[in-house]
Amino acid sequence: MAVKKAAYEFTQTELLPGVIERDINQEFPKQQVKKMGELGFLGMMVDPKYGGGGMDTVSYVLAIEEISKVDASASVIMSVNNSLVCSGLEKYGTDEQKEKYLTRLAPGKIIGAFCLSEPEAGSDATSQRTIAEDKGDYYLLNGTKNWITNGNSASVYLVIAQTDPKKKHLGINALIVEREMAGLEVGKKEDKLGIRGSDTHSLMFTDVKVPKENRIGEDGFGFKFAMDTLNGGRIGIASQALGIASGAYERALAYSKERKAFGVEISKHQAIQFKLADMATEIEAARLLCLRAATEKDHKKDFAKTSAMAKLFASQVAMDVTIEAVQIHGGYGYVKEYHVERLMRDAKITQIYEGTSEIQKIVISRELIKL
Ligand code: COS
Repeated sequence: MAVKKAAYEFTQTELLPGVIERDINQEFPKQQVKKMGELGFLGMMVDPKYGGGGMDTVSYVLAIEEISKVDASASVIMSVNNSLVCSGLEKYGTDEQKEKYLTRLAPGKIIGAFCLSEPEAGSDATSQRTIAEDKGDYYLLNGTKNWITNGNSASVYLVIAQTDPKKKHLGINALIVEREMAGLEVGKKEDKLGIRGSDTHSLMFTDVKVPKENRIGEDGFGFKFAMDTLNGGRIGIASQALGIASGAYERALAYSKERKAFGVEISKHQAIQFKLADMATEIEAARLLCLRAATEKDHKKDFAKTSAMAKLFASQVAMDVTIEAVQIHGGYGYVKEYHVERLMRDAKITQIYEGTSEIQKIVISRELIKL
């Protein structure tokens, strides 16, 4: 498929060179992100009238898998911009909001961030401490957000905040906050185990005046906005996990055909063959779940359960497969130049962000009981 080929070529020419150094130095892939925008990878599913690629979610899965095989830091930047920021704005934004923000976000002229997590509210997303006080023409925003992907590189932030605590989740709003708005401060950069090329920051809002026209949807729609948008985001992260797994598997397979032990290539030993068989089978199952969730979304079906299943399963596969890939590489697997140790570190976050594996089980089981 053309999109898969384009993504593959991009990884080989732009992402692979320097990926180890960017990981070591926690360096944001600025030039590579610019190029991703030019190639149409940052707003793949957005209507071309807003500068997007007009592609379906299946194409998006294929592209994210390919990019994640090589650089999971680049793919999380891509996933957040595509499926949390652009998709959320395109589905629920006003014409004015789309014109003002989406037309720059979709072609990657700027990138965006999605701000839900707080120091004391990650999984328990209704307990928002960030306050958006209704002041008539504007909201006065005060609070702190944590672990924000693209935290320092975004120009636009979609911020979830509580306006009326009495109404609980129905009192929450989603606001478009611009980087230049007075009172927004980017906090410390997190020193992370994996996806070290992506910039993860806390954000502090002190009396930020956000105009009413920057609210997404009706008053009180913010929690529903976040939940619905995250359903789509989870397809992106599931595909990222799939790519991390398949990248590690491909390296392990190639290595096993070169490395000799006891007089033969290690791929001739059943101990390695069985590992490869398990890895390939798990990856294929994860891929099918990702594509199933994407197809349901493309066909406008309810995909909340399947996207949660895809993320739950693919992120576990990413952990299993990357650990085995390191094992197959032996001592070489434990050093940076063979890439698999980085993929193993990158894999872990896929079980945590955009809803932990435990949250995915809540989402899945609620959907099952509802049926
Ligand atoms: N899709 C669409 N709507 C959803 C939804 C989903 N996946 N999950 C919940 N909702 C809706 C519910 O239907 C309910 O709507 P009504 O007001 O019409 O009843 C509303 O949201 C509130 O849901 P609920 O009562 O189930 O809220 P809970 O406090 O029990 O929390 C969970 C629900 C745990 C599912 C939610 O808080 C969640 O998803 N948390 C994880 C958030 C997350 O991913 N954090 C990571 C940060 S982004 S890196």
